[in-house]
Amino acid sequence: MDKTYNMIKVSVLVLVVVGLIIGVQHATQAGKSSGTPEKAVAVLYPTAKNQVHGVVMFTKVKDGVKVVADIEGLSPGEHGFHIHELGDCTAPDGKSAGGHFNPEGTPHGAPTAPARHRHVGDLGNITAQKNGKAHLEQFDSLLAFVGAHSIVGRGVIVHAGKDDLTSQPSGAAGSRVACGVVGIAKK
Ligand SMILES: [Cu+2]
Ligand SMILES: [Zn+2]
Repeated sequence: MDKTYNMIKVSVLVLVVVGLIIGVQHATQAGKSSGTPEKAVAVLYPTAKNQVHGVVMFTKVKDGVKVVADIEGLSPGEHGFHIHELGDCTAPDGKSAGGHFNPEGTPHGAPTAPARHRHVGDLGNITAQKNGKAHLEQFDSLLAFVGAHSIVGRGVIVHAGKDDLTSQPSGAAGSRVACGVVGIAKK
């Protein structure tokens, strides 16, 4: 009888230990998944009376973020392409997304300009072919997924016209034809 009781005691102990190990593993995995995002995505929808739509992927790479965009429904040529301050596409004209994402209080500029001569959100232009489709692959050293430069939860805007990369405060790129919000994506 004593032996059986001891067996049960050992079995319970083993179960408790196994349970603890699994619990700790779970907690560790949960911690990992809530850590620094490595990928983010914005699905762009047309603003009122527009057909422009597409997907922008942001991937963490060494010393920055790689941006890959596929947009369609555009007029041929260059279109201003920016991260805007707010991830709010509720206004029919996209104005609810606010101005360019500018956490450093710098002037508007080209994505290739030094950090002090561009907004963090200045991604320049995206160029559409005759068929209205645009593909862009661009590395950016200022974008981030955490901290002051984090683009997560902010807006992505495509404009009707070209960003001249110099006019203040936003490159004179005209109206907003598509709007999306940057969200955390699966790795
Ligand atoms: Cu813009
Ligand atoms: Zn700007």
